[in-house]
Amino acid sequence: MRRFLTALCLSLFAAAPAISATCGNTSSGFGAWKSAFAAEAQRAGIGQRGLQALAAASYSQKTINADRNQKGVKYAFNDFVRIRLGSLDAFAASARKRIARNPAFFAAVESRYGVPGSILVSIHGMETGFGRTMGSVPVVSSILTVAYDCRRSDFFIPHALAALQMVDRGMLSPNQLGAFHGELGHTQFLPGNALRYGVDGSGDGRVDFYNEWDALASTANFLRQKGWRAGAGFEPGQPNFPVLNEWNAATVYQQAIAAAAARIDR
Ligand SMILES: [Ca+2]
Repeated sequence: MRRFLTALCLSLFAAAPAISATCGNTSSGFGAWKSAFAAEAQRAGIGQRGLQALAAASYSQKTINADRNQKGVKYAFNDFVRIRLGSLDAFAASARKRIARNPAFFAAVESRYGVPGSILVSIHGMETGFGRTMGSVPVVSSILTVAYDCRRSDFFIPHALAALQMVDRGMLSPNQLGAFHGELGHTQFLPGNALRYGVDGSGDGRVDFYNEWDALASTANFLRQKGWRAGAGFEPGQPNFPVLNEWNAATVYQQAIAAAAARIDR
């Protein structure tokens, strides 16, 4: 019994959270939060380059404004496609040209991960218009801002640590621009997923989400790891359709990707 109690005490001690940084809803507490978060980052193994990026980060009011203005509008499928992709035929025509630029790459990725090029270019087009709009706020500052902000700290803190880890490893420049919640690169990975699923698709030995081939190969790797099956269909009711839910939880988004990819393959 004593041994049991000792073990219990030790495990309680181990599970006790270290004093953690206190969230806030305005810029005024951000500096103090960063200092406390630096200690957490150090405990998580973040090295000098990551810690310097943390010290240099600033509160992103643009991120908070975007976060507070999220409307949560639910679009019907046709409206969603029209707003995000334009017409399916025009989108499919551009997407086919993207594949035709580098067919060997898409064939290699499909043979390795089982994910067809049509799905990857559909995600690429949907997320950033094939790399045209990858965001306008520094990734490190925006992900730290939403990690500090009280609304969804628990969700974003692991992504903030991952972003610092990426800076540390040379996968992310401290000043790199991304979307409002720290989504980065051609297909807008959150940093935690980027760190976990990132692969080198360009063959230069580095993983850089601002390189199209790295971002697309990493997207294929993500889908594969989430259960994508080579050769199985991806339209609603087919085995790969639910895997799209791992990428984006909005049903209309999943339906639009499947419809666009099917149109490309037609
Ligand atoms: Ca690369």
